[in-house]
Amino acid sequence: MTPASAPRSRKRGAAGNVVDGVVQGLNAPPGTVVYPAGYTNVIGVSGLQQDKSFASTSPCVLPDQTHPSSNYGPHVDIAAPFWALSTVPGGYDDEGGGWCGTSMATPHVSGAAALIRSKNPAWSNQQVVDKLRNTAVDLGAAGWDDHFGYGLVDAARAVDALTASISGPTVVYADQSQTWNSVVTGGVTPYTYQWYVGGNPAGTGSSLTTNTGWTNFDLRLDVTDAASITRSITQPVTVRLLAPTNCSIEKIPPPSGYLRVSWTNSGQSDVSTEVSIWHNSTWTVVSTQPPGGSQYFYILGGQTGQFSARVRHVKAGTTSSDYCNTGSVTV
Ligand SMILES: [Ca+2]
Repeated sequence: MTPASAPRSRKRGAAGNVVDGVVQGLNAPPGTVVYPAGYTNVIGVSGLQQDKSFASTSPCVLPDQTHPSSNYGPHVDIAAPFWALSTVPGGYDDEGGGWCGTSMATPHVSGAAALIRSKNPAWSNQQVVDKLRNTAVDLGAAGWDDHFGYGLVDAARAVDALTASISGPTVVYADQSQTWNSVVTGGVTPYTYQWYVGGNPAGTGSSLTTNTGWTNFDLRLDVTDAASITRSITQPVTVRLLAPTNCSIEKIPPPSGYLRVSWTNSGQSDVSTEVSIWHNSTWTVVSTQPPGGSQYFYILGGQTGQFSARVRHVKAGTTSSDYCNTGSVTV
């Protein structure tokens, strides 16, 4: 039989008729079209490692000490996990580390095809195949390629299941107004939303605008669709202080013998300012100025050489700001 050629537009695989795209490291050199995966009415499945890279190797070890790998070629339509871990205590068939192969990858696609068929019982086999392809997550070279086919099978997208995520920053500044948005697909509209900040109800809109407060918190979004399916997402948010600005260091000429370190406060309320001096290649915290302070006089006490300074805002119970670094002066 003449090998099929890409793109695989003629594929018509019936649901449940997905088979291996690989002869497991035996007989078929990489890139060789293998059958039945190469037939036009069969969906060819290649294998992926856990990091979604192509399974050119795998964690499993064959009796000859080689590692099983996935084949590739124009017969590949879609990709799926290559390494299956057993849920049987101690592992199945003494294979405690699981099994590797497209025998493990293919059932993921068979299952997704069955879900599509279940949701759309009147669909033709071509419609099922098209849905698998169109909802696969593209990997490798853009579009179809001979390693990943149309990409990683995505059963949730294939059946338009409810998905939800949060769009917005994971690191914010303290005591600021900040907005996060929900990103919701699939399921049955309309959706309802419930946001939580640090476990406390905080809003019921599709987006949340709130004050960031002063401490790290967990932002949680529960989305429920009209079929009472709920997705819950929790995103940790780190809260940082705004840094002081316009910091500088200058010599106060003798006989005073001081360095004056000055800065502009961030405007956040009740933040102290930690001042450090760099001298002899060492940073030393020399003072923490109370809220509202904007300068500090460092007593030289006869020291000479090069000095510079850095200042940052600090507040009990929250993360310090970035440093504002001054230039340097030589005494
Ligand atoms: Ca691709």
